[in-house]
Order: sequence, then structure tokens, then C-alpha cells
Amino acid sequence: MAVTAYKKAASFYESYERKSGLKDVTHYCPGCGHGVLHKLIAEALDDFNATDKTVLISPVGCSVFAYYYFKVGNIQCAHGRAPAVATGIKRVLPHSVTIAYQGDGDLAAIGGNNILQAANRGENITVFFVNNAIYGMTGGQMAPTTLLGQKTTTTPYGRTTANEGMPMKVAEIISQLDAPVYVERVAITDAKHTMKTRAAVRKAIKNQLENKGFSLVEVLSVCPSGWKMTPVQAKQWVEEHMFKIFPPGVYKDESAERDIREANKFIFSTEDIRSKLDIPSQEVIKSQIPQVPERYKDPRMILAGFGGQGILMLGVGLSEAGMEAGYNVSWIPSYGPEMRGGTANCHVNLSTNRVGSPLVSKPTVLVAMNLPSLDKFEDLVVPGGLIIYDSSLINRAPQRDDVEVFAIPATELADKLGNTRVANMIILGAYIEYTGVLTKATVLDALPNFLKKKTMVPLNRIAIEKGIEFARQKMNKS
Ligand SMILES: Cc1ncc(C[n+]2csc(CCOP(=O)(O)OP(=O)(O)O)c2C)c(N)n1
Ligand code: SF4
Repeated sequence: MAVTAYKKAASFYESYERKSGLKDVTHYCPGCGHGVLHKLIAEALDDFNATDKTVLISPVGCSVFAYYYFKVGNIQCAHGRAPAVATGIKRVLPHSVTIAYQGDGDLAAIGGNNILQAANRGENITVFFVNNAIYGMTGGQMAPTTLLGQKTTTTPYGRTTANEGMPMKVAEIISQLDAPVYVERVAITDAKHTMKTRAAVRKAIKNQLENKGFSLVEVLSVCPSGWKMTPVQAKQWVEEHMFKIFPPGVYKDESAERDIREANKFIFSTEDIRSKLDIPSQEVIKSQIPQVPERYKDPRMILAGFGGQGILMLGVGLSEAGMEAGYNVSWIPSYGPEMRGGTANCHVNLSTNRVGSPLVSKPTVLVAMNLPSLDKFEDLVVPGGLIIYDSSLINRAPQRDDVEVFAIPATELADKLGNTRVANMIILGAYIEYTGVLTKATVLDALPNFLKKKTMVPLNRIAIEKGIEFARQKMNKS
């Protein structure tokens, strides 16, 4: 007897780590259309063997947590901005499969111009547009696609032409532009329509893989919770009411005749762009980066202290100087609860390779400028990593015996220079001298770029030099 085994697509995570105890379920309401569409997309990615090269841009809306489910590169972006983010991703990663996943509030309201411009540029991206005629996430307000007469929390007597205008027909609008290659409207009401949606999802991804340009699939979906219906009633409602205003069908399909080279014209390599802008090639820049011992190479750093210690500026300084030196850099601040005596921290990457994520979860370097920071982050440092701490303020040494520790009485040295606030620059100087990751000349050159108060440049320069001198003494260098 033939056996059919149904299993979860490999493009989904094995378990969903969104909330403990809920590892096998999504956050969607029962009967919601998002889950069905997710499944169709994940299965298509499996079949195209595209999981590892896919970047999914999650929207603001009920599908904001798509990144908990898809085992692909994920970016969650600002409301309505997925087409712009997808444009950027696709241009720097032309061989990726870049997908913008958007609801009707996201795409047709706040992001209306974003989608129009991306479609009009013919970006080689795939857009899945979930039209459930309502803002689901925020409790059922009117969307541009809400039907006439439809009651929502913001149209309690039903949408009227006079007050709110007519429902917006996105597939029709986008298909009027010259650039898009494929626009189809589908539905996920019954098996027949869901199979059509399955085919449309695949076509829209295939077009991108074949460099044919912009594809948009509008999916008529259901929001049982927002519509206050059962899932079965909701599906019937789509067929009875939405189909009349939003007829499913192919609105544009030039996939067969589209000249592939047309789409290719958008693809420049980073080196092409560098040579056009007269910027030295990455290889040349890389060769100028200081050679450092393996254990200090490509630092992934967490810098932490309390508000007012200039932790964030220390991170900016490292990144600015790192950029000058030719590293790929990232800096993200975390403003945290420092007002309540906790830690302010930032994450910094200085890398000779591309930085995958600006978030540093396993630092190779921790700079702790107060005790709560050492308490909080000490255990995160990778074995063999480096912990630098301000020994004037922290009255205990790190307890780890598998990391290198460098104690700097930064605040005391800063006080001797007449200003406690330059302790951060003392740490900067000591760190670069100790590890060799940046040269003194690069950091001093970058100093005026990252210091807001220009009158403070001379004192900060002295503090950096003081830090360098301290590290030299520690290392018994003259
Ligand atoms: C800049 C900004 N404006 C407004 C909001 C509030 N907001 C969150 S989701 C949402 C609408 C989402 O509706 P839709 O795109 O239709 O997605 P659904 O929830 O129905 O899947 C809005 C207005 C926000 N998060 N950010
Ligand atoms: S509110 Fe609507 S769109 Fe959001 S998860 Fe629930 S059913 Fe889906």
C-alpha cells in the first residue's frame, strides 16, 4: 500500500523558540491565512533548494514574527518598508532569493509609495501581499482594501465611498506599470484556490531565480478574529464578497517573453561599484589592516558601563577608526535601564570579513566599566576571549579562568588628567595597544569625527595616549 508521509518543510525551523512551552505552534489565530501561505512559501523554497540563499523581509502586522518560523535569513523592517529593504538586500546579494512579505495595511497604506516605486523600478524581488481586508494585528481597523459596507473598528457603520473611498485594487494597480513581470491574485479559501496559490508562489520565486524581475502575488486571505467569524464562515465570506471586488486571476505575465538581460543590468558587484567610485578594492584595503595575533583578530565586542561613562561613544570611536582602517564594522547601541543603575551597552564588530549580524551574543572582547556590566556579561565571553575592566570602579576580578583579563584603572587615570569622563578614551588607547587591532595614528585621525565637542579633542587625545602608555608598561614595552 502506498504511504504518503506529510512532514514539515525543511525551510521551517524544527521548533519555534518564540516562547518557552510553545515550541510547536505559531502565534497565528486558528484559521488564519498567514500560516497557510507560510507553508506554501516554505515548501517552494525547499523544492527550489533555496533555503540557504533566501532573505525574508517580515512586515509590521500579524506576520511580524515570521522570523521565528522560516529557517532563512530574516530581516524585520519598519512598517511598509519591505520593498525598500528588499531592494537593498537584492542589490548587494544579487544571487539571493529576496522576499517581501506584506499585509494590506503594511503594503497598501503606510507602504503604498514604497511598493509602487520598487515595482516601477522592476526590482528583481518577490512580493507576497496578504490581503485580508483589515488591519489584523491592531484589532481590526479599516485597511485600504476593506470592502464597501464592511464593518471594522474604525468604520463601525461600514465603509462608505463618501467617507473612506473605494477599496484599493493592488494587483490591478501594479500590473499597470511597465516594469513588473508577473502579477497574479489568488486565494486560499479551498483546495482548488490553494493549489493555484501554490503555483503562483512558485512562479514568483522562479522568476526571481531566473532574473526576470519584479513579481507580486496578492493572496486573498482570511482574518477570522478580526472579522469576528469562524474560519469556515471567513472562507465563505472571501468567496462571496471579496471575489467580486478582487477577482482572482493573472493580471500580468511576461515571464515567458521577458529579456533576462534586462534584469541583469541592475546587478553590479561591490568591486564594480568601488572601481566606479575610485575606492580601492577590498583586497587592497584588507592588506592594510594591521596583522594581529589570531586571538585578537576580528573582535566581536560588548562594551558596557553605566550611562554617562561614554560607553556608546567608545563603540562609535572603535567603529569609526575601524572603518578608516578598512575593517567591515558595525555598532549598535542598547540604551537599557541605565537610569536605574543597570548597564548601558553597545555591540561592535570589527571584521576582515562581512559582518553577518551586528548583534554580538558571544563576544570575544568584553569591556566592563562598572560591576553590573561585569556581572551581566562575564559569562557570555567565549573561552580564550578578553575581558577588559575598569579596576578603579570594579572591586572584583573576573572569575573566569579560561579568558584573558586586562585590568585598567581607567577612572583613576582619567581623574589624574582632570576629567573622569575620558576614562573611556583611556580604555580605547589601552585596548588598541594591547591587541594591535588598530594603530594609534588611525584612532587619532578618527577622533575628530566621532567626538561631538571639538574643544574636547586635545584632552581626549591625551587620554588615548595615556591608555597606550599604560598598556605598554603592562606589556613591559618601553
Ligand atoms: C510606523 C507604525 N505605524 C503604525 C503601527 C501600528 N500597526 C501595527 S500592525 C499595523 C497594521 C497591520 O495590518 P496589515 O498590514 O493588514 O497586517 P495584518 O496584521 O492584517 O496581517 C499597524 C497600523 C506601527 N507598528 N508602526
Ligand atoms: S488577527 Fe487575523 S491576521 Fe492576525 S493572526 Fe489573527 S486571524 Fe491572522
